[in-house]
Amino acid sequence: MRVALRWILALVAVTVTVTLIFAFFQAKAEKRALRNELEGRAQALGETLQDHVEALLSSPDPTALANYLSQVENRDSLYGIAVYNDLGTELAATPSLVGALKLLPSVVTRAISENGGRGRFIDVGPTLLYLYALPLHRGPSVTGAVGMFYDASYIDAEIARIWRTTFWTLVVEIFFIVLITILVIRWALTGNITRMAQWMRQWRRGSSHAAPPLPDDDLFKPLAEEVRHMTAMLAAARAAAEKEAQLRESAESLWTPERLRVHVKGKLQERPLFVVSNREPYVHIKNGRSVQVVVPASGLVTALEPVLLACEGTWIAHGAGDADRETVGPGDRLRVPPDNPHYTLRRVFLSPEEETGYYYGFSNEGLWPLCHIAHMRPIFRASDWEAYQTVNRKFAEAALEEMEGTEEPVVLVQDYHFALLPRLIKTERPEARVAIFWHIPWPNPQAFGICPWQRELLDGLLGADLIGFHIQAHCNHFLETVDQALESRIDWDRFVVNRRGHRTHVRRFPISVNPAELAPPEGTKPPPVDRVALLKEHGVDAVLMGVGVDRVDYTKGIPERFRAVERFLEKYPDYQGRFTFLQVGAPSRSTIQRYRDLLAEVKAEADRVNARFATPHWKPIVYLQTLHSHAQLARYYRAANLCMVTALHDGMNLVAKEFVAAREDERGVLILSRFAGAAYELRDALIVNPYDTEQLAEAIRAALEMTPEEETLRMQAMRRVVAEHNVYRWAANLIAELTEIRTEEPRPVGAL
Ligand code: GDG
Repeated sequence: MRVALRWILALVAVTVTVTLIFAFFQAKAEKRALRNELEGRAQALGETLQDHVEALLSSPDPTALANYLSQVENRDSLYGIAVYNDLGTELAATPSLVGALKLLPSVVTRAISENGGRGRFIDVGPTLLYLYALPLHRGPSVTGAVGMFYDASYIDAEIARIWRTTFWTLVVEIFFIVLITILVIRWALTGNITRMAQWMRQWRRGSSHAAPPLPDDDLFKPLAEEVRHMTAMLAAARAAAEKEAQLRESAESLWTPERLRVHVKGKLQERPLFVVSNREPYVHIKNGRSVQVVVPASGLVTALEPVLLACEGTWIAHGAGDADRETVGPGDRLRVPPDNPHYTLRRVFLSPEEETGYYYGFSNEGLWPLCHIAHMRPIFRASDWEAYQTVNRKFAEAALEEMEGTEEPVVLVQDYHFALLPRLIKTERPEARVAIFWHIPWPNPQAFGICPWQRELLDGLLGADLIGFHIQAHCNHFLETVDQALESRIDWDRFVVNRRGHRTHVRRFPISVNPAELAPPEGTKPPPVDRVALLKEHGVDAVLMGVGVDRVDYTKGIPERFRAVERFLEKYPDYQGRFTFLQVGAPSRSTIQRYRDLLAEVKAEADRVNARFATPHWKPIVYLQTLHSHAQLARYYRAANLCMVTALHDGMNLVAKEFVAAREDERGVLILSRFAGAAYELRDALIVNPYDTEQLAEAIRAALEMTPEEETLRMQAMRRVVAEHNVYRWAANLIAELTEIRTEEPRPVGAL
């Protein structure tokens, strides 16, 4: 209440001061106006009175003057009238003046001596009088004066009335100030604060999870925002703690972001972590005049962000957004996540030539087709190789700069864009622990050997202490390639390459998804997606649905998939008009001609199959050529009877795992290429050879005709795999291995 009292006192002081100032000036103006009005009245009467009195002074009747004065006094509400001779002696006066004036008022003398009307306010006992005196003449000479006395006490009464009114106004104002202040404070502050405190108490006891009860107005907005953030964090922490407790209770080994955080902290022992990737976790993009922050839909970001949130390191990545340059601070750094900064994002900016040569050229026209056996010839241009080396050096310089002052830094390099980076870093910082994770397949030595710079690439990679692949076959291929291309000693038991005294461990770390991202929020059960209605949104009447989700890439086997749908409908015509395949094809790398050609080819193939079978209300393929949100993808995954992943060669393939993670109804069949890394884990999918159209068509039929019991059994088994081998486990294993491996060769016994 002290706040209320201070607030009231301040308001009262201001109100009283302002009101008194106004009242003072009002009283002053009123007094002046009343006096002027009285003076005017006296002058007007004086002019008529002057002539009559002059005439009556020479009247022989001595009572005539007195009678006249009495009449005038009554008629004009005068207090009194007196007539004086030129010496100031009273000649006649109305009775009210008798004895009232002890002395001759000076104004009468002045009127006589100055021969003009003069007025003055005089106090007569308790009464205030206004006396107006006019000279009397006989011929040119002044013979005396007539004085008119007005009772002017009403002027003081009027002024007193003004002050009285002011006083009562103030009393009323102060009353309302006190009342309103108390009410406002009670409603706006005390009420809200009490509600907030009650809500916090309930929240603390766990009996409420409702939103904070604060209004969203200007006064409470910042507080409400902070409280919202705080409770969201507390809710997440509480949920994580409960989950951990449940896990301990059920002795399961599920990985959560919270568990990953604890694990990474323990492994890194307060050391910061450095991550290098081509893709950045936060992209700034211009949107009209404003700038928008976008989190790219990427499994890599999902996996690595919790690690960086745990250990406050630095993520070095290509600043690819069109507003990225204007949103960095000194040293091209910024703190992220934007609304709750925890780690540093260091952006590396590339010239258009560098980006073309390093990213589109060497990485995506050279290494990508080199590593994927999809029968697409890699293109190796010397200029692209130059750019690849330059950009790798540029990223290495940025990483080294960031690592300055950190002892034994731990570095996680991502993907085929940075094969040279491990060597570049280790040359400068031999004590750093460096791992590189290769997200795409590693082909057999003969296939890799066609790269003119295979030795340089291998040398760069072997700078690392740890190299990760998705599956064992890729590890094997890598070691075989090293064996054939370089002078080294390979320990096949331990999967270690010994070269020039340095050991590089090669391990498999199958990447995965965050199942929670595709599942509905914990504790909620969304209604099943209406498949028929969803297809109707796309202009199709059908009851059965297949789904495919891919970046449009020639490794993903999209035309093969469409041909399989064609063959299926041809072989089993009963399904015509009943089954539709929905393909999401997010355009990718479309500055490269081959990818543009592929976009056209996929579209033409869909049109061809549609033209062959379509009816007015049905078609076999719905091809959506745009990027979709994860929520939209989850809806398609949930609605489908089957999902087709027909990659011709794929490191892992996250779509297969996303489909499984989205199916909390434990239904749906996954048709999965044996050439995708995911096929090694998801054994309960229908494993297919995507080049075998006949087999693919049969797989579609088998999926659509599978009994619900078998569908559920298979999906349950796959869901267990995805839940346990999730993306957090991938990150945890990678970091644990990197921090624990021995980087020097153990000395032989004799050397001890
Ligand atoms: C490489 C390796 C490895 C697709 N369309 C949309 C969209 N996507 C998302 C999917 C999925 C991701 O893109 C694709 O992941 P993949 O694993 O299938 O393939 P790559 O992009 O080739 O990734 C691969 C992966 O690295 C991880 O190591 O598995 O083998 O080639 O998450 O959902 N996402 C959004 N809209 C779309 O329209 N938001």
